[in-house]
Amino acid sequence: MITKNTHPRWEKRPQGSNWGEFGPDDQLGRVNLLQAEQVLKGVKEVTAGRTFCLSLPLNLPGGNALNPRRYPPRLAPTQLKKDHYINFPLATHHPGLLDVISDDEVVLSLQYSSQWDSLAHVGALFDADNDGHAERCYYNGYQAESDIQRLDSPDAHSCASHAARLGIENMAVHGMQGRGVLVDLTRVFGHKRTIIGYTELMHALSELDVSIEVGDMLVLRTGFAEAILQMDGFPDIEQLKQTGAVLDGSDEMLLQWISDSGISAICADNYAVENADRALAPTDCCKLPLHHHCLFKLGLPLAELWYLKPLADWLHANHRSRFLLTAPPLRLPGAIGSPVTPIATV
Ligand code: UVW
Repeated sequence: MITKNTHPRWEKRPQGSNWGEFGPDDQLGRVNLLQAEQVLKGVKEVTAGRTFCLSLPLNLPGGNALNPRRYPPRLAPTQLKKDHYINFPLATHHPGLLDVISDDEVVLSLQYSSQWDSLAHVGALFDADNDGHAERCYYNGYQAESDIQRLDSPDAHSCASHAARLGIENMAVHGMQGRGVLVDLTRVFGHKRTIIGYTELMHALSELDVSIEVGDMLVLRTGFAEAILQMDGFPDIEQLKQTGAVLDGSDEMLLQWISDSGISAICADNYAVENADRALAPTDCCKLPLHHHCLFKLGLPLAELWYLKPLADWLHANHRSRFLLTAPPLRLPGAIGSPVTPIATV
């Protein structure tokens, strides 16, 4: 049962976090900034009536080399007793019927391809109740033990997980619609792997003449998803590691800019948004510092592996960077991530 809190569920919040600022029970973080005004700003950008699908085919990248935990979707027929319902003639059981039924199901790693990360995706060990012991917690102080429930079992078939708070359904119900602003990093840095810190991002914004306002969803094209599409289901991981820009989550000035800019989400066409391949230094406290800053401290969702080339080319040809972005995840209660088929309308 979800109870409403009038007090924060933490005694101490992480430095630089916004916990509590959207209320003690908030589960949306920066997504709260996507209100009517932001939708209207996005709608104002619709002048041509053209739409772009910003999703890769969800069976790409192919294989599990990009993230060994995540596999391509496996489609299968639904089944009743011994019958498999693909091209299934109902006459099998009721002679004379003409109906032929196909009906399927899927086993899907929810963050395999074009996706959203919910705020339940990355938390941290943090002493939120200030008792001298770090606990596993997530945005706004939600605790792993009581709020993100897991039913663990060595048997993979009966092992279940369910995020009782911060699950992806919160974003789905809110709508995930507003103004998207594209920063086409390929036009400034090319398609090779480039690490983007504050200085590089500011340089790109000025070169591309892009300005970003509070509530905007920042959309970054790096060329990574295009490379995946070209590899056609057989990703060359070594080549991908050299492809496309990635944000430098260890750059404090970049993190501060994300805090100060008021953006409501970061959506990228690459894997992880940030440089997930960097070698860890002994002083590093997070493998994914940008995830830590955005998901854990700010409640700012990240999207990955979006396909942005056709939109980017159109915007460039029309001297624009802004568009209406509609990108609801699946309303799948308790899920941590979700595939998404975002639509840009220009
Ligand atoms: C990881 O586990 C690296 O997650 P993400 O897909 O959010 O980068």
